[in-house]
Amino acid sequence: LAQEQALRTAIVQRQFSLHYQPKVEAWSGRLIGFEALARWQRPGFGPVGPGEFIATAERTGLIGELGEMLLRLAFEQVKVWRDAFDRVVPVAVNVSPLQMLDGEFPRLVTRMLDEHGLPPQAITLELTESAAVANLDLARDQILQLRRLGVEVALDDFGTGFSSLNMLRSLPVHTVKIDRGLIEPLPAPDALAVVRAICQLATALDLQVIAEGVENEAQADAARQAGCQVLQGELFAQPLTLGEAGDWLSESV
Ligand code: G
Ligand code: G
Ligand code: MN
Ligand code: NA
Repeated sequence: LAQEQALRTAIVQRQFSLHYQPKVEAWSGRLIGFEALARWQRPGFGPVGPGEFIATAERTGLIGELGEMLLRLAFEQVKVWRDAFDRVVPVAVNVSPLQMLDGEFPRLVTRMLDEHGLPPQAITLELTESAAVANLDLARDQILQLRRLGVEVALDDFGTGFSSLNMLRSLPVHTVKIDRGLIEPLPAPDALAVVRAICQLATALDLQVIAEGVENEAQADAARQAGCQVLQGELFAQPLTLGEAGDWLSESV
């Protein structure tokens, strides 16, 4: 209850910010976008990671309000960068299944695109794990509406406990992000076989594949060879502060 109250206060006082982790094209290393990762600048605690507050927000029903605030931060940043660099750099925002399954969500995204004067490619959505998934029909419906707007959706953490091959088939997502638990053991032959099989399946289903949690060159090479089109991880950059992300942008073409 104390944490719920603290979270309420934090939302009212806007104590949240986003870090931005670069995503690079696998074969060229070119920056193609960022993933936004939420941080809570909690007074007296320092930065708090999403692992410590997203679940609370979901449990207490605060995720709608918090998610909207985080989404708006991402939109505002894409607009700032567009104005500064004359280039729309897509930002991927993690959304809770509870947010995604809210009937108003596609309208919220439409409204924010309009308010910021941004094209639908400006924002992509990463659907994280579990409950999406409790209601596949509804999830499919919502994702279809977003795709009709031109907003791409990625299935996050693929290959871990909550995801299944049926989700890959049933959900009209644009992208699969292979969980870092499968990237970490690369280039071990068994892990390589699994990642390659996911890439083949994804290609057959016309999906883009992102490898996440790439920490070294051996993993990057293996992921590239297996067919991952986009790489993300500490080899390239950690989740960056706003200023650092801007530096990356000004150095990339
Ligand atoms: O940055 P960190 O490694 O702590 O992120 C952990 C997880 O928290 C990510 O895998 C992601 O799924 C989740 N997460 C990060 N930012 C957000 C956000 O803005 N909204 C939601 N719903 N989840 C987030
Ligand atoms: O949304 P998702 O669950 O994929 O969130 C990505 C998480 O992974 C973030 O918390 C981020 O801090 C973390 N992360 C990003 N790159 C790396 C990496 O190269 N190695 C590890 N171990 N974690 C990473
Ligand atoms: Mn993610
Ligand atoms: Na993930």
